[in-house]
Amino acid sequence: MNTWKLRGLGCIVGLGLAIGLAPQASRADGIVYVVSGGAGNQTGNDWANAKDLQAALQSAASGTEIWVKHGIYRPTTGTNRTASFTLPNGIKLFGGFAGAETSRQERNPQQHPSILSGDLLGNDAGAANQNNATRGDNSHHVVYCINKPDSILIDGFVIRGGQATSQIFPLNMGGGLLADRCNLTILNSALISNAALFGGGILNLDSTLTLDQSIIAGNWVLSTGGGIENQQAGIVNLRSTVFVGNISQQNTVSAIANAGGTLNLHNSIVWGNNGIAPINGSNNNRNLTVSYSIVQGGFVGTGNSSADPQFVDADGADNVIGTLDDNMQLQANSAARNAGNTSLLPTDQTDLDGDGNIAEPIPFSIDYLPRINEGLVDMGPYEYQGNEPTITPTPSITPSPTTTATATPTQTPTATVMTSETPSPTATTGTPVIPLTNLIYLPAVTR
Ligand SMILES: [Ca+2]
Ligand SMILES: [Ca+2]
Ligand SMILES: [Ca+2]
Ligand SMILES: [Ca+2]
Repeated sequence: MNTWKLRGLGCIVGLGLAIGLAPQASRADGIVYVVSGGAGNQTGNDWANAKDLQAALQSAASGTEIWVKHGIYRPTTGTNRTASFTLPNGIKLFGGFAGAETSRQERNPQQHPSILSGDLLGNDAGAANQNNATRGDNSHHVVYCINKPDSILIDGFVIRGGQATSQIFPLNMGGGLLADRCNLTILNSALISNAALFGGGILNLDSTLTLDQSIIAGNWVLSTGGGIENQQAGIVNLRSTVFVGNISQQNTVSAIANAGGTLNLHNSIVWGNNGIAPINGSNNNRNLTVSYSIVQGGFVGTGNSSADPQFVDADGADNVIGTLDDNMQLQANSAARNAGNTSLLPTDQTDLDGDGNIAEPIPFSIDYLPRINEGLVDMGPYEYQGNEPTITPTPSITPSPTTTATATPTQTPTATVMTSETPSPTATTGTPVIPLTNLIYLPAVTR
């Protein structure tokens, strides 16, 4: 596909570059506090005197930790669509605060979402796509990172409403995030309802990107990579993440496109995306590794499955994928339950449990519940918290004396279900065979 390489067009447009602004001293704890629009004297030294987010980013030295209260943050109060949240070198950005916390462990991003929104006029309605008139005012990229070698962290945010549908490079790629020569980690976040000609949610260009325990849903792309596209020498590691309801308008690669570089996907779920293939890579998927993941239609690799992950309600009460009411938690009979690989969990680099140990496996899921239940980790960002036995569907054949058709409470759920379930042709619970072409997007929900 000749659309893989776009970089040569050059003409990198400077977006909101923080030039000439010397880093400002903040109080001894080194934390900069942020609320929408700022508060008090806007020094950023505490919640009562918080900065606005753009002001905090434009003055942050490498190593700065920024705490962001819940609320909606837009790159500009004006109408300049090239405005983005441009990331400075080496910062750590934490969202999900109610606005009174004194420790990071007190926050909960799902209860108190910090939303980075490209919707400058606040009028977005309906699904993301190129022709949605309510998106015509939106920023091209919500978050933009260019040429920042020091490690940057984004933890606990919703990123939505990017509209990189211009014909001009790079305003045609990376609606939620454009990462160009950066080193970026995103944790416990959601990139939802963004649009672009290439890389609807994320375009990773010559960057090292780690995306852990996150949600990539309802993003739209004209061509390839509705959820994420990796280009050039980019290195992408995706773990415990869901890709749901991402759309390729041209019906090609809807969720994950590895156009260059290296991409790894582990302990994740790719479901309900359209197109010829939800995942694809250049050179016959060379440098594309998928393991312990559910991929609709199947994908080669250790521990992979094509069985329905059985989300609780993937598109939520509003029946629109990519909004805040989406629920990608797992039902009891989800094939993702206990089917992940614990050794592939991220480390607790932000010390979510506050025990001082950042080398241990991450202790909590995206909703701050125990990451491992029943002794085995689940695929995706959520962990099923119940403990009832998984019911093996009863075959329509009469069990032979050497087989048992129903689950016993003492069995190990995952291994037994994954290996013993062999539905007969007449079984009603088998995974439907899904053609790889002309998939019509149907969220995997039970209403
Ligand atoms: Ca809008
Ligand atoms: Ca929804
Ligand atoms: Ca820890
Ligand atoms: Ca589990």
